[in-house]
Amino acid sequence: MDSPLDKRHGSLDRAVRKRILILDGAMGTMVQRHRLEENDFRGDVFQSHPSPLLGNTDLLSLTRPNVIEEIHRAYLAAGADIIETNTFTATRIPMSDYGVQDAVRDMNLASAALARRAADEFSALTPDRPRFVAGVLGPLNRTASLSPKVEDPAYRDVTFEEMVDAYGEQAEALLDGGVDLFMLETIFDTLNAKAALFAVSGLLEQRGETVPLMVSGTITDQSGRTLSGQTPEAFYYSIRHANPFSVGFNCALGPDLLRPYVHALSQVCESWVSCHPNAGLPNEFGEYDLTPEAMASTLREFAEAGMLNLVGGCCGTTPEHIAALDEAVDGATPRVVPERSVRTRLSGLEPLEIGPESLFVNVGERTNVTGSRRFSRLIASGDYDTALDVARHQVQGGAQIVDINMDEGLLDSVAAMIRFLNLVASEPDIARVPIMVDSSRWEVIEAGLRCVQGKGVVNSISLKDGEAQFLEKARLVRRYGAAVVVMAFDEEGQADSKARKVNICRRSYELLTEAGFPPEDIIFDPNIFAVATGIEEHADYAVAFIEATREIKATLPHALVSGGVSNLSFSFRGSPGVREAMHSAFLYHAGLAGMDMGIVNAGAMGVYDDIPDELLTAVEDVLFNRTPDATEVLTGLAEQYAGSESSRLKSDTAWREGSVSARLEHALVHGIDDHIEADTEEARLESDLALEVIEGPLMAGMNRVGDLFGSGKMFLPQVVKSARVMKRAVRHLEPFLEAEGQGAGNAAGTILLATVKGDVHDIGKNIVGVVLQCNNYEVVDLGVMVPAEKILDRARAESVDIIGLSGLITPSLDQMV
Ligand code: THG
Repeated sequence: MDSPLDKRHGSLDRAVRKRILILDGAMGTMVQRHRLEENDFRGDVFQSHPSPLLGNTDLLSLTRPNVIEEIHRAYLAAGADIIETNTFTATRIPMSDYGVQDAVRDMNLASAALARRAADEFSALTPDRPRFVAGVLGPLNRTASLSPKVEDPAYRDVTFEEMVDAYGEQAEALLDGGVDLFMLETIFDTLNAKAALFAVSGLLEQRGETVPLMVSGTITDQSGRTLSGQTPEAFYYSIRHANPFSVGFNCALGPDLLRPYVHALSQVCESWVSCHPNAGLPNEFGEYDLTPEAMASTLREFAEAGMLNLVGGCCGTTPEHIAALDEAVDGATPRVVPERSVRTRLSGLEPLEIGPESLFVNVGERTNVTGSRRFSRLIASGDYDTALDVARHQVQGGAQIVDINMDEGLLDSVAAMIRFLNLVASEPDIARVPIMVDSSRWEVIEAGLRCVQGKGVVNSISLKDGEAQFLEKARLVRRYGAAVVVMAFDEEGQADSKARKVNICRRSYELLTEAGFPPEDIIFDPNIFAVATGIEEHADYAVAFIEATREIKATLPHALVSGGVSNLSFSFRGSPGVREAMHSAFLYHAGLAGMDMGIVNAGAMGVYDDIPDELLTAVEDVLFNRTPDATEVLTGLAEQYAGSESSRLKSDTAWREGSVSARLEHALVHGIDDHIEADTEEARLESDLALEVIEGPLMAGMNRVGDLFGSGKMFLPQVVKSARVMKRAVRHLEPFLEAEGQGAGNAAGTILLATVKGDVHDIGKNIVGVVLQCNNYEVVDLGVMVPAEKILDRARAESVDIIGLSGLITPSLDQMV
């Protein structure tokens, strides 16, 4: 009955409950000690490979297997409970940059087998301490949430589907090769991670297996955010659907700087928590200074603080570090998983928790081509910049989630959804909140889910096409890691009476929860329909919704209730005053009945107590169908209140009062480009030369951005946004610079960028390139796998001012030196 794999999962589970488990340390640091050369990497298999392979450490599992196996043994001898396969970059995407993509399956099979053999050997020696093999899924050398192109923030150089294929291939080979668990590590972009999780869930479903999964992110600057901008909690909520064995952080700037993030995670995480940091950062000689003793004593403190269940090392760590760690945490009490109440937990760049004690959650409705003529025109004409402002204004106006709908006959809805969501991902002040992907077409929803790194909401699914389709979609929603709006529709059509609404929601709830869907991720929409339409049958629609809500909240635990509030008042188009009053009164009563959230015109919501008595009475007569002539009375009032639109959208304009340099600085720091041309022009007119505007207020603004980033008060997507605003200012000045003889040849400086020989990782380099170019630097980008001589030749030929080099930390160190 129990396979050997099941037995090992059982003993892993017992072990992690008893003590803090020890992970191994770096592979790269140990490989470096062997001073391998091109020929070692080639072995027999790749003798005649046309391009260099030096530095492609994962190939060594095929070409110098003894080196890798010895390293595994050294870590096992040092006390590692779990060793990691030599497969950090063994996926099709990075490997195709070396031209060895067809070896990916063999690399993973071989790596898994080597680790398996070493682990089994040690398990036999220490039967009381069984050893385990984690199949490593690395982060890839592309990032799904950021654009590498200066001019096009919607561009992506990898798609979700490509990542799913690549990770699926790797995970399958690792399993076939005999790993006990998976470790998805060094996650800098949660969308990459979600693709890996999607691939793994698909694979395991297909094989009918369960395999524990460790998930480990990385935080590489002082902002306390991932590279793609998420806080630790938001990161956790985005991957929680995978039911990970553990969640943690690794790599980064060393253990002490990781502490606050591991702490934040350990407070919220319902899985085990892991941490395997670098031995600090390498010095200028390519050596790591953090000693085994120093690292062990810092991590011992983590353990004593109750933050750890698994601990190990990343770049720069050695068997000596692991032995010191093993000794340091020996006897320490493992972290206890906190008891957390069941809540709906969503995320954008930041977390959003919705539960009984939270206030009503506003979902912004305006980014909807069928719900806003203006938004529709902007999308149809391709003015996505202004369309983004619509989203931004919703968030500024109080939307805690943004609903996005591109369902329009004449539109390529899939393309529009992808483009808009990719752009939203480049706008930290919008991407901060979770996304609700709204479409009646499943392919549009799926396209949207492939673009959001946070935990968003699918809007919507229902029983209208029967149970099979409903459950199939729900299963996919879960694999993509979203919550879901379930409409009160069934095979018979939409529910309008209280009884039908409640019955369909209950049936949906039972089907979903029996299939393992978490109840807190179900958001019921019992249909808000227009009232006061003059049609008798519509008169009870509002009461039916409110009463259905009360019953759903009382009988279907943890599920939420939402609705499209503006639908209610369609009869009063043209009377915004009456519409607002209807929405406010409706939300007041539905809120008392338990409605948790609603799709609303955020920022244009009235306050119940501010509704004039006469209007309120007429509105409530309509909502509760209290008097036979309620509609007539309200219609009569509508004329009176026709013009009184009280747009409550406040936007913060105080900053516009400041001096021009203060305004420029504000625009740069906050990434606001609304007035950048006008302000730049004003500054130019005040200066003798256009160049002085760049060297003066613009540089001052960007220096402030630099200081804020350096001190952790801004995070990377915000910096990139600022850089794009800078770019617009500089572009405005360009014609004047030409005229002053300060044109093209007069960049702020020339900077050469390259990823060093032996490496194909260029994400950081590309981001730096975008920021520099936006700041008027000339960037000479030599690409990846660039030999030192070529870097030096070009540096001399172009008389560059600065050389910037990129690469994975450890394998690139020799080249860096
Ligand atoms: N339930 C769920 N999703 C939904 C709805 C729902 N999504 C779409 C819709 N209904 C909610 N969104 C809107 C958005 C706008 C309006 C109504 C609902 C609206 N718009 C103005 C109008 O039509 O008069 C347009 C004004 C303008 O063009 O600016 O009222 O029920 N799950």
